[in-house]
Amino acid sequence: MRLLSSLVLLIAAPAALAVKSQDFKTCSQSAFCRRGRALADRAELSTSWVSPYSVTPSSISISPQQASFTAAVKSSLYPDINFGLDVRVHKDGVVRVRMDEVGGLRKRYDEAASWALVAEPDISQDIKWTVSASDVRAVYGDRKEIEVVVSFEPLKVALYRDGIEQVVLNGRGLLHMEHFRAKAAVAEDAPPAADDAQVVMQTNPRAWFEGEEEDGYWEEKFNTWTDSKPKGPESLSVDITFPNHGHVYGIPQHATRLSLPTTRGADAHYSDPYRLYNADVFEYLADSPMSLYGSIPVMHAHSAQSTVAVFHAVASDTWIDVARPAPGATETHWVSESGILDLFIMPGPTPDAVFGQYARLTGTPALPAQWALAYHQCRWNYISSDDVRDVQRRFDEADMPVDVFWLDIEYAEEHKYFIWDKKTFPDPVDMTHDVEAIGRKMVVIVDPHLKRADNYPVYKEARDRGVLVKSSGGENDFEGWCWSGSSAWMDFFNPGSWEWWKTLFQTQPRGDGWTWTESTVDTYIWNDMNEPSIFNGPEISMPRDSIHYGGWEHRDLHNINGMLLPNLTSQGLMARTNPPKRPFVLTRSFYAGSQRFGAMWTGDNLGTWEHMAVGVRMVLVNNIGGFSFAGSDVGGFFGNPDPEMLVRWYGVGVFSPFFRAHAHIDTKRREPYLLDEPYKSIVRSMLRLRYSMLPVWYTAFREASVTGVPVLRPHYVAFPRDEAGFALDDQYFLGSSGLLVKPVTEKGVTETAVYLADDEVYYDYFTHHAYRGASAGGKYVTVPAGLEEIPLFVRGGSIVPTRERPRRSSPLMKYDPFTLRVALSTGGTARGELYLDDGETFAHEEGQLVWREFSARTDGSARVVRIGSRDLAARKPAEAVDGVALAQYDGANVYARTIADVRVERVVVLGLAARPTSVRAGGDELQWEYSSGTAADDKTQGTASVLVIKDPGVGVAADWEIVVEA
Ligand code: NBV
Repeated sequence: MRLLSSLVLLIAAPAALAVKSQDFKTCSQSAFCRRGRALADRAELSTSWVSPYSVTPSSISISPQQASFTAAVKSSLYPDINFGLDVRVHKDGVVRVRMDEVGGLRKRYDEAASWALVAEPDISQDIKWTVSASDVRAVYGDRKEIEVVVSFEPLKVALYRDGIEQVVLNGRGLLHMEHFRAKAAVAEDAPPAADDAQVVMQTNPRAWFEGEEEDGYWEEKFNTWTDSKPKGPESLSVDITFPNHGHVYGIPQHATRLSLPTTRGADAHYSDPYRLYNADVFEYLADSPMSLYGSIPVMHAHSAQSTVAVFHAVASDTWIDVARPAPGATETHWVSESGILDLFIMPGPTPDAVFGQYARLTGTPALPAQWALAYHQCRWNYISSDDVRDVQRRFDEADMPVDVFWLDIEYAEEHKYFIWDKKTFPDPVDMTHDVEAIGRKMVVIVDPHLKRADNYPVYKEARDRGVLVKSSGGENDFEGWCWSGSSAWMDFFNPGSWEWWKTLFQTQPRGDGWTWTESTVDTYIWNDMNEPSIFNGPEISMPRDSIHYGGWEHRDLHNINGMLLPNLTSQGLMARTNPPKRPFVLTRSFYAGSQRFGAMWTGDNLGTWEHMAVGVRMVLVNNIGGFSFAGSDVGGFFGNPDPEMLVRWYGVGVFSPFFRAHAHIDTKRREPYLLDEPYKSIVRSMLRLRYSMLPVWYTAFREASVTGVPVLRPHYVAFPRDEAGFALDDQYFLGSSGLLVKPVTEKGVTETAVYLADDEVYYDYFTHHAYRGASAGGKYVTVPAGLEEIPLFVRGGSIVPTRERPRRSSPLMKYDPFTLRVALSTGGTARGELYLDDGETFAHEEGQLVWREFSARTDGSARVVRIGSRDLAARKPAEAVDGVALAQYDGANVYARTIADVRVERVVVLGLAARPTSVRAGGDELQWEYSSGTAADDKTQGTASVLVIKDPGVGVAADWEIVVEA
C-alpha cells in the first residue's frame, strides 16, 4: 500500500499536492469580475446613474403566434453596436429572455442552452403582447395574474404576480454586454483619466461605464500563467433583483448554507461573490463562496408569498453577488466571462411549481437502477482482484449489506483507463463475475485525460479521429499533465467523438476499433477529473484559450465541458445490451441538465465534522438545482475519522440519495466491518435501515424522475409559507414519504433539537414516541440523538412501505415481503405511495410497473379505521412533467404478475385512539397485538399507541382493505 501510494505521489505532478486557495482566483484577480464589481460600485455611488441600454420601439416584431417578440437594443454609449433581444413565454409560463450582439466583430458563444435543455420548450398559445410608447407587456396565467413588462428606456424586464414585483432584470442598470472590439481602435479611444467619478460620468460616460482603463482586456496573468485573449473583452453583467424575496437558494456548488449568505453590502457575510467555474479545489474549505467541481446557474428566490427562480444558461466563468438591501428583498449581480444573455425566469409560485418548470427545461433526474440506491463501497484503491474478493467476503462475514464495489485509478495500467493492470488484476472479468454472483455490481473509473502513448488504443484512436482538444491557436492537440503523465483531453464537443466513445463500452470485439472486451454488461462507470482537472494548468484546469470543436475557446464552454463525458458514457453503457439496461455513471463535474445522466458527489471532502455538516447542505442544494442523485464521501475523503465520526458519517450517508463510502489512498482502511463493537453493530443497523427503506427511496426517485420535485426536500420546500423554516438546512424530508430526518453532524451529541413546522404529530421512527408541532411558527422539540440513534420521524398522515428482511444485496430483496407503517394524523388519516418496477430496464416506460396508494381513513365516530391499497397508476395516467402518460399501463402487466405473490407481512399502525376490538381483512379476523402507549389523546408527548397486524394475508400489488374496529 505504502509503496503504491508513494508511486502515485510521484506520478502526480508536485503541483497537485500543493494546491491551495491561492491557486484559485478571487474576484479581484479576475479581470472581468473586477470590471463587473467596479461597475456595480460606481452605480451604487451615483445618484443619477441610468443604464445605457434601451429597446428601439420601432424594431419590435411580435411573432405570428404572439408568444414571442424580438427587438433591437442599443447602448447609448456605443450607437454603432447592435444588440438583439428575444423574449418569449413558454407554455408553462416560463419567460425566456435572450440578448446577443448582432453583426458584431465576432459571434458570442450561444450554445450553452443546447446542452442544458432537454428539448426546445413549447411556446405558449395564450399570450398577447401589447406595445405602448414606453414598454411592451403581456398578461397571462389561469387568473391572468402574471404580467411581464419589458420597459424600453432603459431596458428593464420585470415579472409581476398579482401586481407584486417578483423578478427584475437590469433594475439597477448593471446590464452590460461588452461588445467585441478591435484592439487598436479601443486604444485610440482610451478615455482621459480623471479623479472625480461624476466628472468622468458626464465628460466621458464610456469610461465611467466601462472603467477608465482597459483592465485585462487583451491578456491576463494569474500566478505563472498568461491567458492570451485574442477575442478581447466580452463579459456579460446583469443584475437580477427579487424585491419581495428575502431568501435565495441554489447556484450549486458551494460549501455554504442553503439560504445563501450575502456577499455584498454592509453586512456581507463573504467578501467574494459566489463563483461558478468548475474546478478541482484541493482540500476545499467547508464555508466559502469559492467554486467547486460543478455549476448549476439556477437560483430560487423565496418568501412566504411566493417562490420564483432564474436559470442563466451561460457556460463561462461566472461570479454572483448577493446582497440584502432590506429585509425581505434580495439583489443579485451575475458577471460572466463570455456568452450571451439567455435567462429563464420561472414564475413559480411554489417551490414545486418551480421544480416542474425547471424540469421541463433541463429534464428530470433519470430514474436510477434500484441497486444504485443501495450501499456503495469505494476506496482509492482496492489494489487487486483478490483484494476485491476479500473485501466482498468480509462484508458477507460481517453480515453487512453492500451492492457495489468500486475501483479507482490504480486498476488501470499506467492510468490508461479501461486497460487493466494485469499484474494486480489478472482476471478482471472473472473478478467481476464473482462480484455479480448475488446481483452486486462493479463501478470502474474512467477519467477524461488520455495518456499520450501509442500503445494506448483509446488515445491513438481519439488522436487519429481528430477529437482531442487543441491548444491555443487551434493547430496542435493540447497537452497537459495528469495522473497518466503527459496527457491529451477528449473534446466531446466534437460530434466525431460521440459514436466512437460509445463503442468503447461494447463488451464484444468490433472489427474497426478497440472495445472493452475485458468488462461485463454489469460494469458501470465513474467519471472523475472532468472539470477538467489538469495538474499543470491555470487554476488546475484547462487554459482558457484552448480550442474546442467549432473554434470555441475553452473559456466559453468551461462549465458544460464536464457534463459531456457522463452524457456520452451513459449512452455508451445503454448501448451495450438490447434492450438497454439503465446506466449508472457517477460524475464529479456537472452543469444544469447533468441530472439526466447519473449521480454526482461532492468531491474530495475532509474527514472533519464541518465537512460532514456542509456535505448535508451541499447535497440539499444539489437537490434544489434539480440534481437529486447526490452524496458526499462517507467517512471523508482525506483523513482517518475516529469511530464516532465514521458512525455519524454513515448516519449521513444512509439519508443521502447517493450513499458511498470512499477514502484517499493514504488513509487507513476503514471498511465498516473493521470497526470494533459497538460501532460495528451500529453501522450494520444503519446499512440495514437503508436497505429496508429502498422502497421509499425508489418511490421518491420515481416521483422526481416524473415531476422534477427533488428527493430531498428542505423545509422551505415542504412548508413554503412557514418563515421560521426558511433558513433550516440541517433537517429535511425524504420525498413525499413523510419521513423527516436530522442527521447528527457534531461530536459528542446525545440529543438534538428538531423543528416541527406544523400542528401535526411526528412519531419517532424507532421508539414511536409522539411529538406534536405547533401551528404558528412551528416548534423545536428536543429528541435523543445518541451515537446509535438517527433522529428520524414519520409525520402523522403518512404510510411508509419498507422491506425489513436483512439481505446481503438489494437484488436479493426482489420478492421480499413489505411492512407498512401507518402513522395516523391527528385527524386519524394517513396516505402513502409505493412505486416498483424491475429496477433495471426501461420496461417501466411501457407500463411494466406497480404504483400503489395506501390510505387510512377513520370514520366519524373514530371507532373504525379502514386501511386500504389501490392502484394509483390506473388512476393517474398522465401525471408526468412531459405528459409521459402511463397510457400502456395495465394492472395485470407482466412485471406486476412477477410480484403477485409478494405479501405485506406486517402493518404497524401508530396513534390509534383506542384498543381495537377486531381487525379484519376480507371478513377474516387477523392476528394482532396492541400496546396503548402513554401519549395523551392528542397523540403528543409520550409513546404512541402501536397496533401490529401480523401477516394480514394481503398482496402488496393487490387491492385490499383492512378494517380496524374499536
Ligand atoms: O482517482 C483518485 C481520486 C479519487 O479517489 C477522488 O474521489 C477524486 O475526487 N481523484 C479525485 C484524484 C485525485 C485526488 C487527490
